[in-house]
Amino acid sequence: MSSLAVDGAVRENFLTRGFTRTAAFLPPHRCRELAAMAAEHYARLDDDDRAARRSPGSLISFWEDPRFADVIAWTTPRELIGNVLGEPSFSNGYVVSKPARSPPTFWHQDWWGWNDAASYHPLPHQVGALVYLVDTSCENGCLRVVPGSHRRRHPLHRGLDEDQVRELRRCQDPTAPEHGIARGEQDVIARAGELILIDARVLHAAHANQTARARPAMLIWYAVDLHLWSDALRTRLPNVRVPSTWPEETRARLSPLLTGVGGVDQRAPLLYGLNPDERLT
Ligand SMILES: O=C(O)CCC(=O)C(=O)O
Repeated sequence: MSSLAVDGAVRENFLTRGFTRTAAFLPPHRCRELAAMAAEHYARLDDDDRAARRSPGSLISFWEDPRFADVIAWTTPRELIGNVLGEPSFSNGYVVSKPARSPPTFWHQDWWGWNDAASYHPLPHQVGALVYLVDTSCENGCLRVVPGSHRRRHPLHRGLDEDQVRELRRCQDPTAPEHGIARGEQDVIARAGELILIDARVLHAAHANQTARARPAMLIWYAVDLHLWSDALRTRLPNVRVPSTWPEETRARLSPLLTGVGGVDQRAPLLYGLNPDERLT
């Protein structure tokens, strides 16, 4: 990882484009193990869960299964973010499995604090480490990004409310612009295990999975430099805790990594602006 520490290009790329590929990888045997766990969890979802997230695929929290503990504790994304951006704190993580023959993931951004003035500054608050567990392609649902859209207004910044976002997740109206081609979009074709960093503010999507195999991925979110966050944002973060049902040894190992994260006793942050306002130009 030390070569990444001095690679200013990773930081520059991330800050200007809102995402960057890195030279870091999850080893192939871990990709296989985690892909099998992703399949196991997806198989347990009922039809309602699947329908509610038809467009993006599953959103299975790591807290569902103590076997995800090693991903929560994984040092590589922490070191990488620490070296190129600022001090990371784990905030939450998910398995995002796009099932076989599923529609595109709709265009969206994942930042929840647009009411705060600091959301319009270059440095991110929330950074995701995206790891695809199989090689991706345009056929099996690779990532798509609009570079720079974390700092510049785009026609897809439409000011959606939560109900509209729920409809997009269900792919209720496949003709909605969020399910289409975005101006300036780029494909990000990844190798299995490759670690991609993404600013929560950047517009992103994924192609349809037209193949007969699922396309599993993990999305691990970190808050960056929490000590610099405004009180308005920090107090809206979830107060992340290791489930009391997890083995004692695992709780002891993970708990120190979660200190100081939050605010509210719920799983997700309290919304403080779902959409950028006129300060995004
Ligand atoms: O499935 C992907 O490729 C991207 C995941 C994603 O956009 C999300 O869950 O926010």
